[in-house]
Amino acid sequence: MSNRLVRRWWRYLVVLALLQACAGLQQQLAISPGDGEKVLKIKTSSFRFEPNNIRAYEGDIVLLKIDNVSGSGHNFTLRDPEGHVLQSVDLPVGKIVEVRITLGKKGEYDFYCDKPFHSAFGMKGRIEVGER
Ligand SMILES: [Cu+2]
Repeated sequence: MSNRLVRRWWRYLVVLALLQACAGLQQQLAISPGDGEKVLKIKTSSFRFEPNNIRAYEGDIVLLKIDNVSGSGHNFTLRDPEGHVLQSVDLPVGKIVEVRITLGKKGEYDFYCDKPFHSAFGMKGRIEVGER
C-alpha cells in the first residue's frame, strides 16, 4: 500500500472511531421478566449492533435473531460475567443467524464482533442480567 493510501485509510479509521465513541451504549432495550423463551432481534450494521444495551433477568433463555444488514461479514461473540465465551458465530451478509442463549447468572455479559478492529470501532454491546 502506498503512503498516501495508508494515510487516507487511517483518517477514515479515526473519524469512524470518533463517531462510534460518541454513539456509545445508548439504545437500551429491556427484556420483560417472565417465563419462557424470549425472542430478541438484533440488527448488525457496520460497525454497530442495535440494540447494544440490553437488560434481562437471570435464568432467561433468549433466542437472538441477528440480522446482518451491512455489506460485510461480521461475528457475534458473547462472554459470560467471568469472561468465558458462551457463543461465537459468524454473521454472513444479508443473513439472519439465530443464537439461543441462557443467561444463567446475574452480571454483565459482553458481546462484540471478533473481526479485526470492529469492536474498537464500536461493534460491541452488553446484556445486563439482573436478579429475578
Ligand atoms: Cu464486525
